Amino acid sequence: MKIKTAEFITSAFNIEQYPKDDFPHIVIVGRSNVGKSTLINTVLNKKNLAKTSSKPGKTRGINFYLVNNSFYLVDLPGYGYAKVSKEMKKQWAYNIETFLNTSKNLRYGLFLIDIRRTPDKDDFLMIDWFKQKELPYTVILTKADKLNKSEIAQAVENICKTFNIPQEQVIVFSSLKKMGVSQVLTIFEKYGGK
Ligand SMILES: Nc1nc2c(ncn2[C@@H]2O[C@H](COP(=O)(O)OP(=O)(O)OP(=O)(O)O)[C@@H](O)[C@H]2O)c(=O)[nH]1
Ligand SMILES: [Mg+2]
Repeated sequence: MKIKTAEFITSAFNIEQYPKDDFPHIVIVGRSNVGKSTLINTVLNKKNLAKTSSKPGKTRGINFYLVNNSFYLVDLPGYGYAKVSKEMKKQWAYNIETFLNTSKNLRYGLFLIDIRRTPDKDDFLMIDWFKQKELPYTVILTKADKLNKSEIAQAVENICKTFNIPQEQVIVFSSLKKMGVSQVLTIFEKYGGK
């Protein structure tokens, strides 16, 4: 898919604030700081569309980006960020779950994991959710520029074993090196409406 237009529509903190039209939703999930907002900017080729930060916890609301006037890319707040209060964590989890459980237009999930990390309990909760809802998804291993070729191959093998998924369901991604961009665009093509 060629990106013609990409615009920030809204940041939602409750259901009433979600867009009310029927465009499909492709959601981006993953731990805080894994590179969700950066991936959006890279794939849509817009430098500062999604706000990024070296400090975890940057994205708080659920951000909707309308792409090519045909689908929403939905940037969820990252989970697993330790340095926030219990109350805040609850609120975060609630916001994420509410979206995932109420969006009628959810078509696809991009599930991001830092290529250098082993998945933890929250990641497993996330993947179990995808499986249980039978939502098609791809695991995207981010920050691949941090590893060499053989380390990347090993990481892909490990993640496939850990989640019991085939290699075709994994994309090796780097915003820095623009790796994996065309594969993500292929997903948009297939699940992004028109
Ligand atoms: N080396 C490298 N760094 C990256 C890459 N993608 C993101 N980063 C860095 O990782 C940090 C976090 O990126 P964000 O895109 O803000 O992460 P996020 O997942 O949106 O974080 P939250 O909004 O807190 O959930 C930033 O310092 C980015 O520059 C990548 O492909 N390679
Ligand atoms: Mg973010």
